[in-house]
Amino acid sequence: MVEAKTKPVAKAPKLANPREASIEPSTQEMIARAQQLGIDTVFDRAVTMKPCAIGLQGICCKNCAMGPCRLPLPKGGIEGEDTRKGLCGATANTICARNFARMVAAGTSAHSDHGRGVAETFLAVARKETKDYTIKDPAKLIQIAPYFDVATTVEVDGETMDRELDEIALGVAEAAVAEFGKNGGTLAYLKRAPQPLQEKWKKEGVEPRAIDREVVEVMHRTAMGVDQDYKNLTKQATRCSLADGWGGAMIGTDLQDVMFGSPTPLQAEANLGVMKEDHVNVIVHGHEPLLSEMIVAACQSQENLEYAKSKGAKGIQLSGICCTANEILQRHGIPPAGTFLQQELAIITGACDAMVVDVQCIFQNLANVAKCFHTKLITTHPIAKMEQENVIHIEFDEHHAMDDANKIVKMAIDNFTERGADVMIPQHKTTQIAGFGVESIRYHLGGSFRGDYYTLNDNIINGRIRGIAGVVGCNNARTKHNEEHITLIKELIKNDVIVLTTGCSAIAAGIHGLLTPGAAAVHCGPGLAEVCETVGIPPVLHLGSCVDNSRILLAATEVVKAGGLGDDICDLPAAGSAPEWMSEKAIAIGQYFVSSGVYTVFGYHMPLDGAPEFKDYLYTEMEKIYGGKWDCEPDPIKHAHKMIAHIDKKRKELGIDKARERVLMDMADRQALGME
Ligand code: SF4
Ligand code: MSK
Repeated sequence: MVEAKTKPVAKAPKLANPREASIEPSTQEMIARAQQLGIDTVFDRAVTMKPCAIGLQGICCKNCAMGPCRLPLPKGGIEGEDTRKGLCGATANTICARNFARMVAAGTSAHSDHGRGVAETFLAVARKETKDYTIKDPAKLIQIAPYFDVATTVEVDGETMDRELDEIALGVAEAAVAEFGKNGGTLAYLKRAPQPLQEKWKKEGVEPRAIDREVVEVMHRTAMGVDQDYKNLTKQATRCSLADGWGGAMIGTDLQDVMFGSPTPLQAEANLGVMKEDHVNVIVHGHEPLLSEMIVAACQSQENLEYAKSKGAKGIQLSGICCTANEILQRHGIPPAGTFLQQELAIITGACDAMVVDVQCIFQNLANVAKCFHTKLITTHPIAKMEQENVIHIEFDEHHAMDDANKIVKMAIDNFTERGADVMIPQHKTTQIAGFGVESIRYHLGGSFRGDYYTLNDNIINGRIRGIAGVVGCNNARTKHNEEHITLIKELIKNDVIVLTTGCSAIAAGIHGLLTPGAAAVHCGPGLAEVCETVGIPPVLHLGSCVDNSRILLAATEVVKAGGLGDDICDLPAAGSAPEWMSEKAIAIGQYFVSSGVYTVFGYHMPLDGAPEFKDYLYTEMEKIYGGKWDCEPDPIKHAHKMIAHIDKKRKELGIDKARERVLMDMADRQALGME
């Protein structure tokens, strides 16, 4: 054997092309910057690691040690009988439905554990075990109490009196915590849905009992050798998803509003350019606002500001990534520094003195990136730690929340003087109006005399607003960062569809300038532009974080209640979308949207192609049961037009399609007259 005389030359890893990876300039700049510094990011890793083709089809089963069993669809499809089966005989439909149901269960558990944490903190508030949290929105508490069968008034000597707020709080807190594990009955919030929808759920036997129970039952039924009927599995996936949207997520949203205040529209900036070179930069990332609410206060405290100045900083700049960002944006106007795919880039600026993470959507690679800079990466949640040695764990406890927050902020301030020379903050930021809730939409688009949401309904009926779209969800490194979100949203508003947005989609919309009233004149069709200009709102309304998708359910219910657009959510000219989804949470959200009557289109792909029969069940049969159905379309323009076609179908069914034609005719007439 001839010995090699030279060592093999290591091939340089393939890198992402920044312009192909994102449509957003600061992201492009920072990807290039990372490559210059030799630091890999998710964008590069997406180039070198391709997804598994069998997993993509949704038909890999590893639910027992006889597998993994993989049942790829043969090229050219199935001719004749589908004989594919795993070792136990599980069919492609069973495997695909089990995988789908487990995604729903994972997503539900994430939102619901978040909701549980909030409910337990609220219980501590009600029991006066913490002084750091209070009740900031008593009206919301009184509004939700009846759903938990908690009385808000008492009879004293034959007179009806208001009940003490503390008593109401304790009743609501105990009932909310019980929703996760109660024995008997169904979830309290189901009665908030339109009556016909409640009846459908009852008839189908999918009313969730207790939140944890539905997750456990999915895990049991999808285990080896249990439920082997994809329709029956889908039923449980539905029940579990409803325990998310009308359960855990809704409890999280409501009790956060009670403790931290319901959002009202406010102005803020967005994008990596919100970081300041001469300030201490603290970034919060994840989902739960319990600690970040305290960090907001700690960053604004005079003592910490003085301390920062003593270290040579001009102040403390707090910003956020992902849904923790949305939480503190909607209540305090704290700017988001970026979406999910920008998390590594925020550290690569070299100016992030501390990144504080809680739960969900946090890259483990943040620890490797932080190692290249002075950044303190701080985990705070007992269920979400990192193995790397440079990560600091400061466990957050609601009983001494403010102390924890001060400790973290002081650590960031001390770290300011440790910055290296490698600071590069991209100079891109935008202005946005964020923080619309069900109540503020009522204020802006409601009517004083003719009932809630009347103005919105009136404008849908007269055709100025063609319909409503909920555009939500993540970024996905398999698609071009923000392109699908922004192209889709622009196409919708161009066609007079008003957009309600949450999660990273909402942050993307803010970064790309769509969350301002001024965006109406630039991007909207004439009808929607006229409404936005008249009432002074953006055509894209920021409704908060991922758990706040429950706000979209309630806003849709308010539209039904206001009248004139049918009796149920499925009657509305409305559609849902997650164009760049990546998280299991998105599947849970999609399933509760569909099961609440919403036509829901996902971008990128759905892991269903390997089981065409099960896929068809989700894409067509579910509509016959709940009025909503799944769809998938990666092309954002076609995606928008599928939603618009559905909206138009609903307008026709409601008999309001002619009104829209008249509006368009009026516009054309005006243009012909040179008035536009
Ligand atoms: Fe294979 Fe059945 Fe085991 Fe799944 S449960 S890995 S299909 S034998
Ligand atoms: S943070 S779940 S990437 S929206 Fe809610 Fe963004 Fe999706 Fe995480």
